[in-house]
Formats: sequence, C-alpha cells, structure tokens
Amino acid sequence: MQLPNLVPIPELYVSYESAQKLKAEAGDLPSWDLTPRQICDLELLMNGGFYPLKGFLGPEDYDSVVTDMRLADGTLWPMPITLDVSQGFADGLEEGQDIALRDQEGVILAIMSVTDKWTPDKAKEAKHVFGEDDSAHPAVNYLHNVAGPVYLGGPITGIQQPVHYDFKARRDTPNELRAYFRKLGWRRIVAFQTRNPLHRAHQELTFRAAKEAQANLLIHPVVGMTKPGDVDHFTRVRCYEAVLDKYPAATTTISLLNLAMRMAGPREAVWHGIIRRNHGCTHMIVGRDHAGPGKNSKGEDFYDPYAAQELFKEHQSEIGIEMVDFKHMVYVQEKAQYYPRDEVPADATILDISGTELRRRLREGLEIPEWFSFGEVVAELRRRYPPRSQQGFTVFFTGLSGSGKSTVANALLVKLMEMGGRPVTLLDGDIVRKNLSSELGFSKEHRDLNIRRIGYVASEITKNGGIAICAPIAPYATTRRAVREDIEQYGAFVEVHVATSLEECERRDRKGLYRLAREGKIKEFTGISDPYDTPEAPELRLDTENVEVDHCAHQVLLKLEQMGLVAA
Ligand code: PPS
Repeated sequence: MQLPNLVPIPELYVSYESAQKLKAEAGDLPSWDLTPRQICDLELLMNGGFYPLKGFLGPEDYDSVVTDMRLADGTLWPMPITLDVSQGFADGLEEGQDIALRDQEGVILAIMSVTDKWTPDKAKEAKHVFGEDDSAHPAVNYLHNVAGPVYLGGPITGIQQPVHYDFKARRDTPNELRAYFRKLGWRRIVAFQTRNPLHRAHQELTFRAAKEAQANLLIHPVVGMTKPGDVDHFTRVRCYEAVLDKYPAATTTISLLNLAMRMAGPREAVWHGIIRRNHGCTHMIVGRDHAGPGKNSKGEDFYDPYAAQELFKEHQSEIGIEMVDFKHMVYVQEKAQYYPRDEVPADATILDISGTELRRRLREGLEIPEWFSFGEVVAELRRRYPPRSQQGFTVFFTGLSGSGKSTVANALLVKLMEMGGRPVTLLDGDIVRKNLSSELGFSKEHRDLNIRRIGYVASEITKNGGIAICAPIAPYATTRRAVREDIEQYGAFVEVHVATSLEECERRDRKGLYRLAREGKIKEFTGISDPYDTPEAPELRLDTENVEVDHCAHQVLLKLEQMGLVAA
C-alpha cells in the first residue's frame, strides 16, 4: 500500500460543504470530549499521518497489532491507535451509532461511526506493545492510570483540523510537506525525529546523515506529547529556530509534528518510520535507544539500545523508508571539531556533556561551553530553566491523619517566609477541604479528586515561580505519582512522608477521630478502615515521634538546601 513518495496521501476530511452540514446535524449526537492524546492521534488519522488507518482500531485490528504488529489484513502497523472512553459513556452507546468527537473547547473535529466497543486486556497490551507491564514505563502508566477502561473502534469522518495557535507557520500536514518537497524538487529527504533541543553534536550528525544519504534534511520535532519531564515544546521550537540558521537553507527545512509519543522503543521507531514515509520522506535517522522510556522499576533499561535499529532494518522495505545510522558525535579537543565516536583519532581528548550533566549545569547556573551548544540555544534554555534556587517547587507532605503534617508544614511555611525571595502558599488538607473541595467526601474517587485539585493548584504555583506546600493525607501512590508528574514539568516535587505510625497517631488522637473510626461512627477512615500506600521512595521520610516540630521542619529545609532549591 505504498504510494510514490510525493503524490498526495488520502486524508479523512470531507469537503467544506459536507463538513458544515455534518456540524449542523451533530447537535443530536452523543459527544466525546477528546483527551490531549486523542486529539494528537485524531489529527494524524485525519491528515494521513497514520495512513493507511481510516479510524480508531476495532478489536480485530487491535488484537493483531498488539500481538503481531500488523493490521488484520497483514499491513505492518506497530501501535494500537484506540479511542479509550469511560464506562459510563460506553454504556450509553449502541454499536453502529455515530458520535461527535470534540476538542477541549467543545469544537467538533470529526464524526466517528462506532462499529465496536470492548474492554481490552490492558496488561496484555502493555506486555506486547511496551515489553513489560511495568508502570515505570510512561505509556504503561498512561494505559492503566489515565486511559479509560473501554475502547471504541470505527471509521472517522474528518470535519476540521484541531486548532493550534502556536507556531502555525511551522506546522505542516503530510500533504503540505509533500507539496513543498515537490515544489523544491526534493526527491530524497532524510527525517530527523527529535524531542530534545538541538545542540552542536545534533547539528553535526544530522548534517552528516543528510550528506551521506545525499538527501535533503527535514528536522521533524515532535510537539504533541513527549516523555513527561521533557523540555516544553515552546522552548524547544525557539531553540530549533535558532539552529536552523546553521544549516544550508537550500537543503534543510523544519516542520513540527503533533504526535503523541508512546516511548515504545523499537515499535515506536517503526511507527515513526511509517509516519515519516507518509510525510514524504525517504530516509530516517534512527539512533541508539530510539524513543527509549528510561529505566524500568528494577532500574534496568526497558529495551536493548540497538533493538530499535534492528527492528527498523528488518522492516525497512515494508515501511518504505531507509534507515540512516545515527552517529554518536563527540567533540575532539585537539582538533576543535566533532567526530563520530568510532572515528576519533588515537589518544585524542574527547569532550562530551550528557543530558543529565547539562540539566545539572542549568540548574546550578554553571557554564555551558560554546563547543557544546549555540549561544542562542543556551540563552533560551537558561530563560526557561533559571537556577534551581530561583525556580518554583512543591513540598508535598503525606501521612496519616494526626501524623503531624499540618504542624510541620506550618513551621516550614514560616521558615520559608522568613528567608523571603519567593511567594509561599500552604495548601493544608483541612483548609483545602473547607474551600477547594468542600463538597467532597472520603471515597477513593473523592480523595483522588481532592489530591488532583491540590496538585493542579500546586503545579500552577510552581510554574509561576512560587513555593507550594501541600499537606493532605494523599493515601494513594498512583495519585501522588500523577501529581508528581504534573508538577515536575515546572519544578521540583519534594515528597515528604510524615511517617508517624498508626499506633502513635491513634494514641495522640488530637481530633478524637480515631476513636470514632474504631467505633464505626466514621467510615472509610485512613489506616483504620481505608488504605494508606506507604511512599516507597519519598525525597524525605520524617520520624516525628519524640522529635520537636522545629527540628522536623529544619530537616525539610536541609533537604531543600541539599537539592539546591533554597540558597545555602
Ligand atoms: S485525603 O485522603 O488526602 O483526601 O484527605 P485530606 O484531604 O487530607 O483530609 C484529611 C482530613 O480529614 C479528616 N477526616 C478524615 N481523614 C481520613 N479518613 C476519613 N474518613 C476522614 N474523615 C475526616 C481528618 O481530620 C484529616 O485531617 P488530618 O489533618 O490529616 O488529620
């Protein structure tokens, strides 16, 4: 099903007139408000980026993709593209029914004819697609803790593209890129997939790759969803724009791809290849540990670092795109230039700065040398990542009722206010429940909602350079992790487990609640009749028994100092 690379690719959009008609009639249809990830998937389905898919997968294709990396008709397709929804929404649907797919503002983007609904075996999906059912993998975590329990399958009728207000001129559909290549007479195009800022080594390697393949270069960064914790795409695109000048204008271009990555390593590399083929490229650079998700919960790599290249090579002809080896470029001091690592002259001094080291230097405001990156890129990164002691952060106390969270949090608040420099806000469990969450009770659902609200406010405070101190019970580990992910996009998340034992909390019973809970007069009481997941790896564990409050708060302060969050 491969098309010559520059003829237009089929899209799923209907004509303007039909779209207007469908929009007018859609008021009567059940509506699904798409999640950010589903919007990314839908955009690439509609514009041909996911060709030959014509909609969200049904169960036959899904099963076959999960186990064999192929659609039911045998076509290579490595990633399940599914529409996950809530049980409640699915229950109200009949198979064969049309639904309206809307963006988060309620704008209708497409109509989907629901041919199937089913409850997937998510553990099986995780194992086959991502290699392990381990929630340390961001996509497995998403699958179990974010995605809805029911999948809907069926063809899509595209009404309009999702709206983007940022970098409009840099976004292209597959057909726009194909037309651009056609217009410029480009026949060989090598794509560079990236989710990171480009530094000198990347510029060297992409430039070399293009020369080697005698091809033009498409820098094709992902701006949809990448790995939690990555540099945000606004900063990255400003960095890419700064680097673009360093390439020959006649043979290099950049375009932004609104893809939601899954970090699925080898499968993801094959998927990226298909997507680039659909965008008119003939080659793609695949590196060591392509789209790697980091370490699993045992501290090991999820994938062999060369598995992606091997799987890509194996399926190269079916993908319809040629792989170009990613050369690990290093700076050779004596020669004052970059070399592929395996071509470095003997006895030469190699200079390299890892991603971790770069983040450390940014965090601590240390020098980033000219040989490593371009001045404009470093300036952008410094604007986005001021030294840690000037960034916002969140201290998140968790522990049983009566463990002393509020008391220590209050003492910490005062100490941080005394130091000055950044605004500090205390989101104490009791105060939040009086204001933000006054209608909530203590079921798992309500507790999660309460914690997500606290997390949301804390993430906004952190984003804007303030300090948020939170002190709820927050009994569920998955919810704490979700909050951590929300916040770590913007600044540090310091989890402090106030580890006072249940016996001691009950002995103190400051509010008399434990007695009532034992008597059954308060239901779902944490520690008595409701669970508390003890944090496994908090930044700090506080033992409050026989320790003064002041000392506890001071321990937190020392931790903050050690993490570089407050000046020593
Ligand atoms: S949670 O689980 O994080 O949403 O709880 P949180 O918002 O921190 O609220 C805990 C305070 O509510 C009181 N309270 C209860 N706690 C636990 N379980 C039940 N069923 C319950 N009912 C009322 C209790 O005073 C908690 O206050 P702290 O400050 O933790 O002692």
